[in-house]
Amino acid sequence: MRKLLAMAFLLSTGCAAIEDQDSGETAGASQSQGVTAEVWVDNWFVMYVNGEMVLEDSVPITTERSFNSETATLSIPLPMTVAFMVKDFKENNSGLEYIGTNRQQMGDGGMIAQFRDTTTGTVIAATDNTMRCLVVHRAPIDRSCVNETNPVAGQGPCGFAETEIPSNWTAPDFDDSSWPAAVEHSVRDVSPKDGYDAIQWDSSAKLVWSDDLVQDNTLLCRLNIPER
Ligand SMILES: [Ca+2]
Ligand SMILES: [Ca+2]
Repeated sequence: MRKLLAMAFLLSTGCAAIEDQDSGETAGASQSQGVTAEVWVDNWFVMYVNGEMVLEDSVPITTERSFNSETATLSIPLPMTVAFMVKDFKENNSGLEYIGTNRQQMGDGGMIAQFRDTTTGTVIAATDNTMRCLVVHRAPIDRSCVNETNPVAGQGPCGFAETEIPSNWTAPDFDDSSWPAAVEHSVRDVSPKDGYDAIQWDSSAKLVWSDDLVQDNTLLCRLNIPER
């Protein structure tokens, strides 16, 4: 029997919807679940559900101080697998920003997300240390790079480490058991900026990243939202 795959979502701008339906089979009402996703990432993210891209940060990472939150309503049967690629801004592979200015720095990341039952508003899943995150870009390799007057990506302390992005990493059946657990960070350590306060975060939603908010720049993270 062909399986119905229906995915419709509405971005916060209310202008996009995707439908992928390949049979006339009707999904039971109990299978459908309106889920509202609220996401804040320093600086940029793209989010996949069950392997399909559903939401991309609307502010390009190249925008200075690209701090904003995104809200999207998804209509997808549970359980679902959510996968994020999150990026802290870096000017180049040195990992630095404001290169050559008196503000030359490494920059830091951080993310938080929660998923609500759209009907009741109840938070049904959120970022915390039960999710898994793989670091795929780390730079600079040594923090002393930030003190270089002419930091060159890939040289000396300004080296970088890239990990190949596994194929199929957004799929529900991808085996992430070897990935490290996400690490929870305090509001004080992340110092979340614009957009963070626009959302009322549930106490179960934690700011997460790898263990290194500064040198780890690009992460792949996965979390599962169970059946209700
Ligand atoms: Ca940043
Ligand atoms: Ca960084």
